[in-house]
Amino acid sequence: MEYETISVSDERNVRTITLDRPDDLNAIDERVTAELQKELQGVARDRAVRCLVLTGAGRAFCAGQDLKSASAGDGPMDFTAALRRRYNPVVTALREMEIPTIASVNGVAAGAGWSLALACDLRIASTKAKFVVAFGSIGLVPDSGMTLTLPRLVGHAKALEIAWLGDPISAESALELGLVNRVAEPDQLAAATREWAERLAKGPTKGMGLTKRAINASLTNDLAAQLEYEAHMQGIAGRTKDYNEGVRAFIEKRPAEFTGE
Ligand code: LHQ
Repeated sequence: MEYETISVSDERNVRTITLDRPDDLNAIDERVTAELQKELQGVARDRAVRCLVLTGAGRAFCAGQDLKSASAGDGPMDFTAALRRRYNPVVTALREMEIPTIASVNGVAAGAGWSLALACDLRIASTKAKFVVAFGSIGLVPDSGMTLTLPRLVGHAKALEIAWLGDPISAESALELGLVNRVAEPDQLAAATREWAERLAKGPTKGMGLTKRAINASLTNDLAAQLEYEAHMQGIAGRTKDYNEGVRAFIEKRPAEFTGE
């Protein structure tokens, strides 16, 4: 697939999507959201893809909405419509995709760029990464899922502190706060990301996807509903080939070879 603003590569069942507008710090314009939507739909349908990595070209991960593009800044813009049409489908696709997703945060992540990283399941950051909420300083509300994802990771009061005061957060602080899972030196980021991505891509993909579904469902379920949902998910997981392989490998005292089925 030919894209203008993102690039895509595949290696060992890991698809990497690179936001590719480095001169504008990978800011998100109409084309970026359209291309991300298209690509994420393809990923969700492609059984060969068992882990997704999202990263940025050049020195930034993503500076959020392109403030210079025709759709922002000048003239009234219907933000509600823009979010519904452009950003929300991207966030929903990342959150609901039943494979692990990793944001490999190579540099600054600001505004909706940070939201995209938060919409991924795991985050690995370069020591050069910096997280900037950005919305507050231009009078906006954090969007693209950030008001859900951020407080879940750091707690209610810390999320409000971050949103209101807007101080940039370093990779080290992000690790302490639980905003990222792992930090790597800039020249080690790709290798650290690949290590986790390949491990995840060799896992029991269906069971991992069902686990993601169950943990997502816990955002709205009470205990009774969640127990029932787990029972339902386990019923499906127990019928996978990977479950049979996992048990056989345990009994035969050998590493399991999961196929994702
Ligand atoms: C940029 C951008 C940018 C264009 C840097 N656009 N060019 C969605 C839609 C609907 C409703 C509204 O909300 C949203 C979601 C959002 O994301 S709103 C938030 C939008 N993002 C921001 O407000 C962040 C703006 N950028 C910054 O604060 C800084 O640039 C950061 C902290 C990202 C990086 O700072 P520095 O490393 O010091 O770089 P810089 O500021 O010098 O930027 C380098 C270049 O990139 C520069 O261009 P130039 O031609 O002067 O070299 C910037 O203009 C350009 N750039 N962000 N969002």
